[in-house]
Amino acid sequence: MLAILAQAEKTLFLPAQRSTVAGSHDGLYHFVLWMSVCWLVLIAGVLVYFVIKYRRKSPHDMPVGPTHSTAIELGWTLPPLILVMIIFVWGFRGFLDMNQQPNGATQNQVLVAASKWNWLFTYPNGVDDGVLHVPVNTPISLVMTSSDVIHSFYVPDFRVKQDVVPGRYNKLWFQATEVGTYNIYCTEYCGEQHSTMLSKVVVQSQEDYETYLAELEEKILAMPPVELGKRVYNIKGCKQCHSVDGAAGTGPTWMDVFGGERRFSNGEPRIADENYIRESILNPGKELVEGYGNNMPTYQGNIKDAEITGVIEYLKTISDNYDGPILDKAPAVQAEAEDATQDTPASE
Ligand code: HEC
Ligand SMILES: [Cu+2]
Repeated sequence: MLAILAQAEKTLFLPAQRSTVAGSHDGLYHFVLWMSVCWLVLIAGVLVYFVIKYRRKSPHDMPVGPTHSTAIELGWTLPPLILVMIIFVWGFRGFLDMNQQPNGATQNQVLVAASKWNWLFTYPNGVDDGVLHVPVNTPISLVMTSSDVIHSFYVPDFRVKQDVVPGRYNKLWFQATEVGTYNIYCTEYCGEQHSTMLSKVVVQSQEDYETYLAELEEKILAMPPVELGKRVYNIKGCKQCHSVDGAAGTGPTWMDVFGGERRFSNGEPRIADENYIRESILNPGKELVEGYGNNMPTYQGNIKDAEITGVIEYLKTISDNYDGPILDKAPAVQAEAEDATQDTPASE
């Protein structure tokens, strides 16, 4: 309790300061805040005082007094000018600090892919995950892009925020100062489920971070296709739009899709087979499922062939329209087979 109060007093109910730039950021914030409070009190005070002192006491009162005073003019011009210059220099230096990646940041580069309504992080060893893990006290460089609309990456505890724009790469760097788990928000309104576009950044010791990366890589390689498909569903945003229990969402439910007949608002009906699922993922706008808009981002470049196969196998497990064999047996053999296809570029 005391700790919370002490923290609250220090940051005036801002979130805790957990990056190297947070301190100077809050310093400037407090300077502007308290300066504004002082001016408000001063100006409002003088206003009230004058209203009383110079009020009209009789109907014959006419305003008299000086019409010009150089001293007063200078008085209300120079001090504000100086204050604004202080804010500019302070803010500009902070801006430069936040923009200039320090030496070494690029060695810890994480690729960030934003899409409706999901964050995906790809690490130097090539594995990806839905939460961001970073080592503590190490400059981290994020290279971010979007596959649909403009999103914005924001970690309040770090005081860093940067737009993520389709068709270009935006960069952001930060250095976390304490081990812990912090919230990531999207702060650019990006559609219906914008407010659920959340993730976490997990700050760990260097050893824990390396263990996490190594274990994740191993785990993914050993996953049978169905498990890999479920993983894709959970970390690549599919679950934001597709249910697996029959409920309608932004997109059609995945239940009973595989093997069933699909009807489209822009094409002939067809049976949902492997190739149809693959096309739906890489080129979603080509055939629009009846009753649904063109709202699915393409996953071209953000999904591996093995993962597409995984989704297909997962869909088979949740479809009553499919009664063939399901490829969830013999994980080791499967993993090897998937591996071989990994490097083949998507043919769509
Ligand atoms: C922002 C919402 C959204 C996200 C995220 C999304 N989809 Fe979709 N998806 C849709 C919509 C809308 C449709 C129907 C229109 C169409 O066919 O493009 C659809 C259709 C599909 C279909 C065809 C389904 C059918 O009923 O015939 C498949 C398969 C599919 N998505 C797979 C995926 C996969 C795999 C992911 C995650 C990697 C994903 N989707 C993420 C919105 C989404
Ligand atoms: Cu967003």
